[in-house]
Amino acid sequence: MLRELESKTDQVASSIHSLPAKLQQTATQSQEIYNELPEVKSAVTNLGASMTRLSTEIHGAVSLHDQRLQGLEVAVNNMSSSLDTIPSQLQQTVTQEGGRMTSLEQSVTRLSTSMNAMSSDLQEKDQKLMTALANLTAEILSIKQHNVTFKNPCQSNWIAKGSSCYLFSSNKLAWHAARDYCRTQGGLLLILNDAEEWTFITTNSVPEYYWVGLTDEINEVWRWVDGTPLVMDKSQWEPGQPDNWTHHGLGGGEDCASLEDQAKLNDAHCIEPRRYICEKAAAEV
Ligand code: MBG
Ligand code: CA
Repeated sequence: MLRELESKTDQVASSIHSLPAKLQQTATQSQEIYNELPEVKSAVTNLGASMTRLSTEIHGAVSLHDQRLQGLEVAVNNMSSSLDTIPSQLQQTVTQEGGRMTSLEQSVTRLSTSMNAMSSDLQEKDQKLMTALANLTAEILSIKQHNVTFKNPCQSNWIAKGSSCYLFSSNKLAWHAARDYCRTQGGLLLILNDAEEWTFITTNSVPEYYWVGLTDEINEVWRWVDGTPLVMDKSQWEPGQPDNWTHHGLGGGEDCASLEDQAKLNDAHCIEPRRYICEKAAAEV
């Protein structure tokens, strides 16, 4: 026991003996750890900062994602509600198209009916035309057989109207020469008898100027070339005419009537060369 105690005491003594060295070692290790502490601290700080950044980023990403998700949800909702209305719209369109088709069908029917009517009307007309043509052909044949010839009621260059022929001259003559020329043709310088003749003549004369068979050279009384006195109608004359104007430098006044561009009469100096209108009776045909 004593020896055992002695050995243990030795052990304890050796342990005690090695204690300072161990203490020294521990102190050194502690010092080393202590030395590394700032680095560890800064690493921890950095880690903390990184963690914060990461967390912020994750938050951002998550909220962006949420927003997108919400938007998507709204879009899907909208789409779904517009999809809901499609069947009724389709139904409406189908109904409308059906209505249109019906009215189109009705139009086609009406058109076809009126086309049928037109066609039979045309056939009837065609028939009548053919009959008329056959009659005409027969008549022409009979005329040819009887040696009938047609005559123009007026000479060439003269225009037939009613029972008269009219020449609208293209040359110009003084009033007396024009009057005499018409006589050589078996006619007279134009005498205007009524409204119908007035309209026909002016329709063909305007806008040229033409001598007509009217003069007041005898006793300053307006007479037609057949001696008939003029029944004065001022509405047939240019405003202020007839005025027997003397300032033309040709001597005397104005004694001969002409039909002018406004389809009205004016008295002018008889010596002036103007176009003229002759009239004569149309030939019997
Ligand atoms: C002219 C007539 C002429 C005479 C003149 C008087 C502008 O028309 O042609 O005959 O009447 O007017 O100014
Ligand atoms: Ca005049």
